[in-house]
Amino acid sequence: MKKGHTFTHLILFMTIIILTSFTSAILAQPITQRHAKTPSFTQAQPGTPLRDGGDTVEDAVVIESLPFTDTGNTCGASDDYDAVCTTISTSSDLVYQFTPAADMIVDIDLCGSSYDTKVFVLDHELGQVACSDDTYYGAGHPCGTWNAALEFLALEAGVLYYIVIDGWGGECGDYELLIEETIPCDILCPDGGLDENETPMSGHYDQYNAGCFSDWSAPLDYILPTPGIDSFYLCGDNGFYVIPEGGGYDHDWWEVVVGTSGEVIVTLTAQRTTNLLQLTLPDGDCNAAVIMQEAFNDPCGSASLQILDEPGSSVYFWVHTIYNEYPNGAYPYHVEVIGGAVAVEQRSWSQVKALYK
Ligand SMILES: [Ca+2]
Ligand SMILES: [Ca+2]
Ligand SMILES: [Ca+2]
Ligand SMILES: [Ca+2]
Repeated sequence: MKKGHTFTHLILFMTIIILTSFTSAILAQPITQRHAKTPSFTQAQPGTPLRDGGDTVEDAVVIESLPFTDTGNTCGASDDYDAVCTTISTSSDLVYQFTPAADMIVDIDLCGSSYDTKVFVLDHELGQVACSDDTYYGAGHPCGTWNAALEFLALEAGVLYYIVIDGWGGECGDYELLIEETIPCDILCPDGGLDENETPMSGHYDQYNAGCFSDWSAPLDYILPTPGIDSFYLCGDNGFYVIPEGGGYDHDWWEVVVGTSGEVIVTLTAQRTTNLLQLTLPDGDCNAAVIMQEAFNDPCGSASLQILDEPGSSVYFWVHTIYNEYPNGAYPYHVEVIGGAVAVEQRSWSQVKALYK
């Protein structure tokens, strides 16, 4: 039991995100704070160089080739641009530009920066291509709390891109920028793995295996481990999508009925940084849901949760992308479940619990 923030707050926050327009790169009105984060403004020292990137797209620092690294400080710059990953900000910003000679996939990484960074990419008309705020999620992350990174961003040959180093909540400070070409890993569904069979999200809200975000009206069968093996895989896609009203998440939930050992281990492996959460849902009441623990994988890596509970009891798992990488489209993941039976949607629990009596 590592965490206990209420699900109601998350629902409220997710609703705000879904209703927020992501189509404009420059917005005027504050919306909400996503986390209970306290801005800590970093002041540049008088007489020291204030910045390394250009102040605007007019004098953006040209990146000739990759890999590219640079350090700088945004505090002496002006606030010329903003992009809504989740919230708007008045943080000052600095600009780089890059025109790839060939199609390529890049990581744009602010790991190690000293303040709450945000990074986004604009096209030559200042349209938003991608945005990240908090890829390095939460306090104490080795890359720095709430730092930003864009993973596996596809760039087209001959297209001019502006890369804007910005911040959350008005913050500014020292940044460390790394841009490098990368090759996405492929997360293949293991033999015998069960695919979630979700229609790729495009222009609609997720109502499929979306747990408390859906209407629970489409019960699916439970998946039982093979006798004597007690382990199996669920496979799916996740991502953050453009919908007419703004941006929306793919939410993938599974109910797990704890097996006879009383221990369930759930391991998420995903192409991109993804959040795996365990919830309790007393009497199936979404308003009473509580997040018990959560984990994040590194890109192409894994993250596990261990649950110790009464055989026959139900726990819930929720997989969703790191929500403020926008848009990252669909990417593959799988979840290995050891020690339980699983359903994708709610149904009669008594049928399953009877299996463990
Ligand atoms: Ca800004
Ligand atoms: Ca951030
Ligand atoms: Ca999905
Ligand atoms: Ca879903």
